[in-house]
Order: sequence, then structure tokens, then C-alpha cells
Amino acid sequence: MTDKTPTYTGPERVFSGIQPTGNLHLGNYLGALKKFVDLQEAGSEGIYSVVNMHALTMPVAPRDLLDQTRQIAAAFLACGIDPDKSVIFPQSAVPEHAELAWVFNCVARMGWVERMTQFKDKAGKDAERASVGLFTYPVLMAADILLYKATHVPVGDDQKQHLELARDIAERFNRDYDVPDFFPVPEPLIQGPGARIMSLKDGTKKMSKSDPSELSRINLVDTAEDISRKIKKAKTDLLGDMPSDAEGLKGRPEVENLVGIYSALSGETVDSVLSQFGGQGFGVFKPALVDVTVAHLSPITARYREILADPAEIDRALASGVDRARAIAAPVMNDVRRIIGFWQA
Ligand code: AQP
Repeated sequence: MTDKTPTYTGPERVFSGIQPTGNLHLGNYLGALKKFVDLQEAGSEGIYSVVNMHALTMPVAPRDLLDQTRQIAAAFLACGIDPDKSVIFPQSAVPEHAELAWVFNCVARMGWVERMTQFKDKAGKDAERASVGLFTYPVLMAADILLYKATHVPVGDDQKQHLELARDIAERFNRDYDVPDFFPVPEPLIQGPGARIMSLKDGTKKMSKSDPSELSRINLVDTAEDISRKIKKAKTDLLGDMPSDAEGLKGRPEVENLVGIYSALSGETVDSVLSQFGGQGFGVFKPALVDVTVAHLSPITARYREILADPAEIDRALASGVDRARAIAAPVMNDVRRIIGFWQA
């Protein structure tokens, strides 16, 4: 929205969130959780939220919301987020998220938010009956990120447009209030083989919690048998054996997706996977993919079950995260109140 070069010079900080809206799947893991852990191991300061306020945008029973909040926190821990190194907390426990979102509702323009395709996808044909929260969800997401002055945001490819809106809001706030270096313009961290994991039943649709077909996704809680069954039933095509190079994946979205999953989980490049399996049938490739997937996910699933059995431990990690998140958020929100002219005692 502006050609002014951002002048923010504060520390680098990573923020991302996951909604407590159901079982996490391989797409959430490769597109988000695995990146959080890799960034943590690389020494980044990370703030990871269970964004339960976002979950309210669609109908959810209170008991489910609470249980699923603990489940996502357990998944953070099981995947390797260390609460001593990174901050994990439930969004609703830091009220500054809602306050900053209101300010940003008044900074963002209707035209910007109306362009968001995820609202159209999620509201479907009956947009009149969708919650107002579902419409302004990307504005709350901008507040989530900027409340911590986060500079980097690891997300899957489906969040690219929302990140662009957060960048526009940061720039507009800085310009309108003449505070050019107040909010950083956050960089999306989307690249990598797990950025867009597709449905196992349709290589043109993203893997999603809300897909009615269980066979479309691999959940983090799936057993080895579930994983084997789902991969063996995964759609391929009738265009022959596995191609030997990336060129041969063109027009074969289901095969490209399975190869992408193998590559993301094994750490091998797509070229290396194809040089190994090129010319072979899916009867050879699929069992190998089952092995790689089970080997990678089964320790996470086992840890996840252990952690879930100890809700007090989960709550301790969340409570300590809330204190640390508020310690960052409160001064930023104080500055925002001062900048925009809100009365303060
Ligand atoms: N298929 C995917 N491939 C790569 N990354 C993905 N993410 C989601 N699906 C894929 C990333 O996971 C993070 C958390 O997502 P979320 O729970 O906040 O919301 P979502 O994107 O709405 O997840 P779902 O599974 O697709 O839920 P529904 O079905 O409700 O829409 C984000 O970083 C997201 O990019």
C-alpha cells in the first residue's frame, strides 16, 4: 500500500497460531507445527498461540472449545515446542488481542477485507448468515501478529492472503499515525515442501480439518494402521508409473502431493525421491510412503497421548505462556493507546 521502506529495527520475533477446531492433520503439521519447531531449534524467539477466539467464528460447543484448546497445546508440546524456549498460550487469555483487533478494524478498509477468499470459501453460499467474526477474522489475525511486533510468521500457503492484509494494516497504521517504524511489516515464512499439502482424495483441494471424508487426511492421532489404510486408498491416476523427474509431475496433482509428503517427511528433495522411485508402480511407492509417515509421526502421536493424559501439565505450560505473552503485549498496547489518542489514567 505504500512505497515507504519499513524502518523497524526491533528484534526478530516469530508468531503463529493454530485454531482449536478439530483434529490436527499432516497439512497443519508440515505447513505450520514442524516449522515452529525448526525455528525454535534455530534459536528464534517464538510465540505460538492456540487461537481460540478465531474458533468462535464458526459454531462450537463450549466444552469442545475448551477440550480442543488443551489438545492443540498438547500437540504443540508433542511436536517439540519447548515451553521454556517458546511461548505457548491461549489467545483469549491475553485481552489485548481483542483490543488491538478493534483498532485495526478501524484501520483496515472494507475493500481489503472483502477481497479475502477464505471468507467466501468458509461462508459458502449463505454468506448472509455467516458470523461477522468470520468476516473480520483476518483483522484479528493481523492483531495477533502485530501485538507482539512479530517480524516472521510461519504458515501454510492458504494464509498468504491474510498475511498480505496484516502487512497492509501495519503499513497503514504506521503511515496514518506518522509512526513509521512502530509496527514491523511481517514476513510470511511459507516456502518449503509442506506449504500446501493436498487432500488424499483430490489433489486440487487442500487437506483440511473440515473435509467430511476422513480418508482425505492423515490426522496426528492416526494409528499406523489408519495411516497405511489411508495412503493405500489415496487417489493416484491412470497416467502410468511414477515419473523420474519433477517435469513428469505436471498435470498429476495427486502424485505430486504424495511425492511432496514423502519429501517433506524424509527431508529428501523431490528430485531425489523421484530418482529413487521413478519408473516404479504405486504398489512400491505407497508402502514406502507409509513407512516414512509412520516412522515420523508415531513418536509424536505417542507423546501427544501421554501429554493429553496430564491436563494439569498442559495448563501449567499455558499459564506460564500467558504471563510471558502479556509481558510483551501490554506495553505494545499501551503505546498504541497513546499513539491513537485514547485517554489513559
Ligand atoms: N493443507 C495444508 N497444507 C499446509 N498447511 C496447512 N495449514 C492448514 N492446512 C494446511 C496450516 O496450518 C496452520 C493452522 O491452520 P488453522 O487450524 O489455523 O486453520 P486452517 O488453515 O483453517 O486449517 P484447516 O485444517 O484447513 O481447517 P478448516 O478445515 O477449518 O479450514 C496454518 O498455518 C495453515 O496455513
